[in-house]
Amino acid sequence: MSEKATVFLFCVAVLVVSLRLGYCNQVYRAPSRQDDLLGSVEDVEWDVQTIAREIKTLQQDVKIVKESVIQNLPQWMTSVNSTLANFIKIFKYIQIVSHFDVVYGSQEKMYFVTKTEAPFDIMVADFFCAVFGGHLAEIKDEGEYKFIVNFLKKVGGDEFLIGGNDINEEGHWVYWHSGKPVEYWHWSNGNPDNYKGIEDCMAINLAIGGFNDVDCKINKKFLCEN
Ligand SMILES: [Ca+2]
Ligand SMILES: [Ca+2]
Repeated sequence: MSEKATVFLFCVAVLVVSLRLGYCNQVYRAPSRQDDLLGSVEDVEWDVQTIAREIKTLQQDVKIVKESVIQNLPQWMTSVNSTLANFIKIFKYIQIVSHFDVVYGSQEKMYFVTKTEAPFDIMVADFFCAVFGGHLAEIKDEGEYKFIVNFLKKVGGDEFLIGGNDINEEGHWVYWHSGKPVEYWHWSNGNPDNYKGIEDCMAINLAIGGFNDVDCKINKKFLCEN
């Protein structure tokens, strides 16, 4: 082989090796700054997708809470308004009824009757009795009835409301506080007559001598016991 041919072959070999090295360098190149940035972008994309899923879950929770509030709000408002109305009634009673006439019965039992006549509301009146540790009176027997009548005669007045009522069922008399049926009766002549169809509360009437069914909305004193 001539010297020129040898040099030519050597140059071709160098060129081939150079080209091969360039190819390998392209395939197995070390991680570049561009690769790092691509990795960071993928991480951020994953985080964004996770946050998007959590936001969707939160939106569903908010929707459930919102529907619950809308569904229950009228009931809550009715309850709040009812409670508020009752407290207003009680405060009116407190303004009207400043104090009671009181007597002690047997076994440290106390009866107390309002000094002032006030618009009667059986629920509010019973609550008012409860504020002072009692409830609307419930008369169990003849002895208790006579004791109370004697007390009321000293207090003065004609008619005093107690806890008996037939509000829920006409003619079915029960006591408001205990819910027990009235078992001792002392109706006055001609009563109960449910006059005008609106007499559902029970009073002791001293003038006609006995129980009288009366309108639950009349202005009268009421009798509590503890
Ligand atoms: Ca009645
Ligand atoms: Ca009557």
